[in-house]
Amino acid sequence: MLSIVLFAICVGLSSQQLPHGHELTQMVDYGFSLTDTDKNGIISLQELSTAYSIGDFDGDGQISFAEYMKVTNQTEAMARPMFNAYDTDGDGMLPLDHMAEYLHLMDKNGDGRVDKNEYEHYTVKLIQCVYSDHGHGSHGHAASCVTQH
Ligand SMILES: [Ca+2]
Ligand SMILES: [Ca+2]
Ligand SMILES: [Ca+2]
Repeated sequence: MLSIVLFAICVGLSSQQLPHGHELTQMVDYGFSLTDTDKNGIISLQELSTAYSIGDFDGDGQISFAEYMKVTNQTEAMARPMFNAYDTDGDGMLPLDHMAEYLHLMDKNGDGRVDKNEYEHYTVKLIQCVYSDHGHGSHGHAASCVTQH
């Protein structure tokens, strides 16, 4: 699983066409800058939680698929594969208290902080992995996507 840092990114994924190469990297960088609210080049757990909680419109501590679609402004076809990648237990909800777990997945060198390189590496790989089957209901979970190599 990962983060709704992706919320910011997914806004750019609203078309059926998945960006590639430089365009994808730019989109990911934009997501990073939106999440890194104090602009110190590091995404902290608090910043991640804040970014994530934006999508919890009804304040129940979880992101439902409807909330996810609303905050990412995506079509169901585009939103579903990524949502499913995060929803590892398949209950249709993404709980806010999983932030530390998401952060840990991105923190490649294990220093407890996520810098831009780590974020970029993880997110680009995740997007490519989740959408690699062209959105036909990918069942690749975010965690397995990024631990394959
Ligand atoms: Ca920061
Ligand atoms: Ca909610
Ligand atoms: Ca790190």
